[in-house]
Amino acid sequence: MEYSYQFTHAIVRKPAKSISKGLRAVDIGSPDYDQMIRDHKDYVEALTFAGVDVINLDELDKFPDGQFVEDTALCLPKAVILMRPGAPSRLGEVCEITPKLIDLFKDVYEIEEPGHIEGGDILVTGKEILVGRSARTDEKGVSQLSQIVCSLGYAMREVYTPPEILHFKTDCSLLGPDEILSTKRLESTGCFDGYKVINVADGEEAAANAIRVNDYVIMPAGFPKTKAVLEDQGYKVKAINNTECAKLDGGMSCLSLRINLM
Ligand code: CIR
Repeated sequence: MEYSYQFTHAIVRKPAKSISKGLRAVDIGSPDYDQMIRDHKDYVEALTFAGVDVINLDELDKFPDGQFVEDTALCLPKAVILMRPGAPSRLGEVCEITPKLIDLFKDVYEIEEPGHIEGGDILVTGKEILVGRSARTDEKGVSQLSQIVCSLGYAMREVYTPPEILHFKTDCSLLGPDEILSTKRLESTGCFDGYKVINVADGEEAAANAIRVNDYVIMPAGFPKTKAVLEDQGYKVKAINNTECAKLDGGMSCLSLRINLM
């Protein structure tokens, strides 16, 4: 899967003013809307700089978490699988994004009731698709996804999302076909055996939610030790302020659907 970090397009959705009602595990204060909009613009600029065409969708006031588009779909090079979020308030986001995905993909699959799965629990690497069951992603969702992706010729492996984190990818990112950025707590579950793993620095766990897009790694700002480690390994890094999305447990991967339409 050489396409695991090569992308031609990305879909993003402008944050809505209703973000103050967005879901969060712990309330550490309401996100500042103006700052979030500035950060979102920087994020879109970074994606553009990395060489993708960014498709901007309008904000959805009735879905406060709607900017976290990653959770609504899994985009593979030749097919899209519509997710079925485990958070009831987010289920309707899938219908909102479906018309755009149908425009882009000929082959459209979907996770059906009663399964649940959110894109944040899925990591596509160069050799397989890793899926972590979580509070949002259940056995029925994982089993439906397995049938779909296996029929498309992909290998899928179920892994473990530690209960204290929202999604599997909250704690890891793909850096190269077989290279992963991970927290130590996630790596210690053994899910990345056979991969080269770079650990985020102690105390910088939130740096693990990054995205490799073509030649760049886009990561949250404020994690200098991890940034230096990545740069030492030869990665070109762009750091984007993520303080406001972090209040809603969101990060770099959640904010876009990366797509390869080549
Ligand atoms: C939620 O709890 O669903 C949102 N506040 C954050 C979603 C983050 N998405 C992701 O990690 N893929």
